[in-house]
Amino acid sequence: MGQAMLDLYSAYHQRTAAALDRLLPYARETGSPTLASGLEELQRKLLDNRFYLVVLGQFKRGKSTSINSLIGDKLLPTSIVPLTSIVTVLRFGDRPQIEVLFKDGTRKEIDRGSISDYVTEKGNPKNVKSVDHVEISYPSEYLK
Ligand SMILES: Nc1nc2c(ncn2[C@@H]2O[C@H](COP(=O)(O)OP(=O)(O)OP(=O)(O)O)[C@@H](O)[C@H]2O)c(=O)[nH]1
Ligand SMILES: [Mg+2]
Repeated sequence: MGQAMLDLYSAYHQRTAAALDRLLPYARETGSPTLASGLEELQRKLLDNRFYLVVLGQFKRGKSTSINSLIGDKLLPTSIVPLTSIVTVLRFGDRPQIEVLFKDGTRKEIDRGSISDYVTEKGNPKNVKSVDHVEISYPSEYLK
């Protein structure tokens, strides 16, 4: 990111944090648990200081191929048939680690060769494996 983008991000970050600080006591007082917990989650995300980049689009537009190109490794499965059907979250980590998080709250570490068994229509048709999402840590400068 360029410096101007970082400055803009930092300014919005501070303004949003200040707005949440003012809103939270009001949400708690008025007794709306969903609003208060929603705002608390927003605040947690903000304090994490992660920059989320969401890649979405129609089937087969080259999303996975583009992400692989950015991280410099053919990590995500790509194909000519509709492929990725499960949300996949990538973040920086010192070593590659891939975890499947299931809808019942359990998680399982898998190796890179097994990613397609969980995130693709072929390996996991109509999400019969009840996967909520897949989290990948990967030592890429881009993700850092
Ligand atoms: N010619 C050409 N083909 C590309 C390009 N980018 C991706 N492809 C091919 O297009 C096909 C689909 O690419 P994917 O990266 O799997 O697309 P996707 O958007 O992740 O697809 P889904 O996960 O199914 O939604 C693959 O066969 C890629 O090799 C490109 O820039 N040019
Ligand atoms: Mg894909």
